[in-house]
Amino acid sequence: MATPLVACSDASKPAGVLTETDSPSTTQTTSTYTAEVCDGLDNNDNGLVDEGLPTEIYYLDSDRDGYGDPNAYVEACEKPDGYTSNADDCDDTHDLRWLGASDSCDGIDNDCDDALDEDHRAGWVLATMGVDSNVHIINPLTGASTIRTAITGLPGGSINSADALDANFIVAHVSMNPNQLVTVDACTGVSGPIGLTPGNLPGIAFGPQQVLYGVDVDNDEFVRIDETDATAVTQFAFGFDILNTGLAYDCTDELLYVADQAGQQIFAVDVVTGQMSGFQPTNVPFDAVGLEFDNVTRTLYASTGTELWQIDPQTGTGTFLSTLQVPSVNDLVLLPPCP
Ligand SMILES: [Ca+2]
Ligand SMILES: [Ca+2]
Ligand SMILES: [Ca+2]
Ligand SMILES: [Ca+2]
Repeated sequence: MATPLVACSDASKPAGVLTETDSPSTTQTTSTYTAEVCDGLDNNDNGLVDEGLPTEIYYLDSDRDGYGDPNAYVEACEKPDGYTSNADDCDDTHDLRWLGASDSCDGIDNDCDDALDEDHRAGWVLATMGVDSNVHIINPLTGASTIRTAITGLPGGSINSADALDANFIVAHVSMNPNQLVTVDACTGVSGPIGLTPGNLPGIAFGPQQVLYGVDVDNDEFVRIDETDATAVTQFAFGFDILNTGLAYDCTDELLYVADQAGQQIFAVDVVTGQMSGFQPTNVPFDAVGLEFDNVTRTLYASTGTELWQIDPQTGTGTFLSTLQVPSVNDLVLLPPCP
């Protein structure tokens, strides 16, 4: 323990009542006794300040986030300005970091545990919408799955890409018959139409500012999608032929990752600059492609149609996780728990 920076003086006189008047009141002489109160003054004129009063330990809160530095404290009868009664700060130079903070996706290790943004989507589960129009929850380690709900109200065709903002707002792309976007409530299974898309979008993902993006494999373009009417604006052309694909968002680095089946590679897209980077060949045997980013491991979940893999986006190295129980997985989506 560090030494307190300031300490109150020891009591040398008991604290008394505020004012005491001598009796009898008829005499002309009146003596007053002033008790010491916690105000930084020597109220009773004995040369000591605030002595004899109950004290507590207060911790310095330099960054004013309400959490104190355990190594910088004072003992005082009243909380000094800029101090707090808890010692729960792990970085008193940063007001978005303290012990027990929820580590949201802001590129900052808010709870000082050396894991970055790990609470983003904590408790969400890996799922696929399934070619059989069911919401399947997948155990990534075993590939086993359970049906959460059947999806109702879908048009013809099957879902080949999906992404979720919350349990009640999942956007899914239905390929062929014709290409279109739908909403899906992944808890009730109720789906509704949004609109027709200009091409086939086997990869869609919500990116920065919750804007929806997609990979249009008919036109080999990266598009920004209006999720209210399915209209799309081209961001850039890839310049090469993309076949099956998946799209996933890393909110920490604000990058969208693309899996390219034709080139057996992954790469990143910065939607602000429109730049592609980090092309990495991968050993994952893509056929159909589903892609999601896992904030805890900071790796990609990738499905090949029949298998689930984990990909390090920095190297492209894929690690086999499991054989999927659901036949022909075309999409992966992380879903929050149902209310
Ligand atoms: Ca603080
Ligand atoms: Ca802090
Ligand atoms: Ca953390
Ligand atoms: Ca964070």
